[in-house]
Amino acid sequence: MSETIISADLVDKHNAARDADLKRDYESLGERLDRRGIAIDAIRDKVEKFAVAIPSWGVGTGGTRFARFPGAGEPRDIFDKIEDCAVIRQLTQATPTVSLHIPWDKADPNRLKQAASRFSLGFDAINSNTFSDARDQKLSYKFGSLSHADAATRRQAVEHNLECIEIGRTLGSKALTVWIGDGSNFPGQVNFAKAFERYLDAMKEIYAGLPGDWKLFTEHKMYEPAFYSTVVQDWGTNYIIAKELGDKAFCLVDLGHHAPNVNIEMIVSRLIQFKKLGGFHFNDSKYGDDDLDAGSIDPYRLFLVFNELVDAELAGAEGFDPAHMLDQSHNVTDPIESLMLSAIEVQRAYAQALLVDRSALEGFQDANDALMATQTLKIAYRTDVEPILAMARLKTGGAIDPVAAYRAAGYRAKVAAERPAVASVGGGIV
Ligand SMILES: [Mn+2]
Repeated sequence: MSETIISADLVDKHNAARDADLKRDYESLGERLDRRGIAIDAIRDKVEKFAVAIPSWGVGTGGTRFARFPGAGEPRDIFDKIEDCAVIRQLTQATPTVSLHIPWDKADPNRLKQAASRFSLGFDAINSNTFSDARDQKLSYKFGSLSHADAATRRQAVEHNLECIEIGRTLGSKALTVWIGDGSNFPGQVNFAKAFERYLDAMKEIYAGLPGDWKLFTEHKMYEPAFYSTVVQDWGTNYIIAKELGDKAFCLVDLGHHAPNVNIEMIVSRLIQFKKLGGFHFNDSKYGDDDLDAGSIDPYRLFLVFNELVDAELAGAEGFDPAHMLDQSHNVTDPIESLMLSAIEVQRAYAQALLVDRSALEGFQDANDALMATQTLKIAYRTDVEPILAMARLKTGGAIDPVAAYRAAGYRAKVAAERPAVASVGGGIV
């Protein structure tokens, strides 16, 4: 039996005050879905099984390059972060794993494992960091890491990634995510081809250190911290990397790492088709890599991404098993509240995509009926699936309204008293 941080009694009382209304809403939606030939319980079953990982760095308050305004009761170390993740998991029942970031979360792996297992939390992909300098690091990454012109600096970055794999092995992780900040700020600063060649050579050494049942995720990013060019700038380069490295290498899609207006759902489809979709970093953006809460700006785009994912899931696409993770920066909200709502937004997009009438859609596509094809998607998207999501939470021990339960529990005030403010808990922008 795993421990709970918020009292189970409080959650029970919270749910008892809401479950009669929820049952009515669920039955009413069930009746309407039935008319469309959809069994609501089957959708709820799938939602219950859907999981998204919490990034350890997400529970700290984020910031921008201008300033960071610390929040009350921020986690002081990885053990506090694990407790915050346990709260998110308890109330949403959607986030069974935590994704660690090394060196920010470096600690005795056995202690980490113990701390997580208290709350039945597991560990998702492990993230290496060669985009900033760790304390006491010998060589600086100011001018790059895996693609650095200096062989010793590249070696140090490779060794760091191999160490991350070792830590992850002890923790039970099954994937390494590599994102680098390498690139250039001025035309002419870097030779594109030579830098990419050095990167590929370094990645081949990391790939060789992967256990047989692991995956390697590479994450592209168009700009920032390098503002003129980045070494892994887009999904095309990322696809080349995954092809060059081998069968265990996959592309990771961070929703914020694309040029404005790029058709991300189409990239997702291409990567699925060629068996190189590794997973996601979910977030939302308005202008660039804003790292806003998932679904907060363009929930329709999130739905369209899931439309592709569900299409592949229902078609039984070979080797299709993408990892889901949030990757956001919470500058003005309580990170726990943002992460709970973001996990629910991702679930919502999944549930809506499950409602698409796929045989009707195929018929409209074959008949070149653009209007009805797009309406078929809109009908699914417009369906308010909240009763399905809330019922899934209720059935698995979560809260019908996680934010209301969290606020009623007074968790933030409690940890604010226990955790004195610290200067830094690692970056908030990744
Ligand atoms: Mn990311």
